[in-house]
Formats: sequence, C-alpha cells, structure tokens
Amino acid sequence: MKKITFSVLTLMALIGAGCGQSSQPATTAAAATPAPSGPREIDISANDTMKYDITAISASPGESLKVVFTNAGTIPKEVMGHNWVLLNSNVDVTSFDTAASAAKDTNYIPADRAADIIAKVDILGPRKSGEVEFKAPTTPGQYTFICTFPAHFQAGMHGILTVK
Ligand SMILES: [Cu+2]
Repeated sequence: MKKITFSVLTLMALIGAGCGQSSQPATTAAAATPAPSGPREIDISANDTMKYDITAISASPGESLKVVFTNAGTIPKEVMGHNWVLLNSNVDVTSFDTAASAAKDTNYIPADRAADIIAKVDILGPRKSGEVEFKAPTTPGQYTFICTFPAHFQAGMHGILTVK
C-alpha cells in the first residue's frame, strides 16, 4: 500500500515537473512577442491629386517612428514629385514652404533651414517609396508636415503630427 502511494506521488511529481518544463518555453515566447520594439511604422501615400492619404498622426513624446512614404501617382517626377517634410512646431510653415519651393537645386529643401526639419523623405517620382526613421519630439504639441514641391502645400498637401 505504501509503495503504491509512493509511486502515485512520484508520478504526480513527474507530471508536475513535465508541465512546468513544457510551459516554460511558452511563457518565454509570449513574453518575447511584444519585445521586438522597433519603430512604429506609419504608411503614408499620395498621388496625382496632391493630397496625403493620412493627414493626422498621433505619437507619444519621444516615440520611435518610421514613416514609409509612397508616391502612388503616375505623372513624372519633374511635374508631380512629392516629398514628406516634418517641421518643428515653431516654424512659420508658409515661409518655409516659400523658401523650399524655390530651392529646386537642393530637391526643394532650403539648405539654410535644416534646423526647421525634424524628419523628411525626399522628392519621389511616381511608383516610388522612401522611408525615414526618427523620434517624435519630446515636447507635446502639433507639428506640421508638408510637401514642398511648388504649389502642393497651397493645394492642401499637408498634415499634422500631434505629440501627446
Ligand atoms: Cu506633392
């Protein structure tokens, strides 16, 4: 009788140990799933209508972001190129755009105003994509992004990144 009791206990201990061991890797895997904390990807596209498909983005202060910007249009780059330029909150956007639109030789980015720019994807021709990784500003607020190809900002090619 004692022997049977012992073997039952041993069996239960073995089962217990077996369960513990099999659940161990599962727990580790579950914990590892959210761990690959690369930048959060935000896909934005635009086409020949001179509009971004996403005009409002929210982020937490200092969040790692990756903007993947696609020009889904068909009109040649020389007449319908698009870029994505995120500006600091203290920038006069109209003034920046005026300077940028005139800066054809530097890809519509004014060379002397680099400090105004948080992140950018350079001018893309049709069916092209570009991306940029950056950290959202640490100061809560609203940050405007625009396309600096001449007249596109005026045509409504802009949006807001809200940091909160
Ligand atoms: Cu544009």
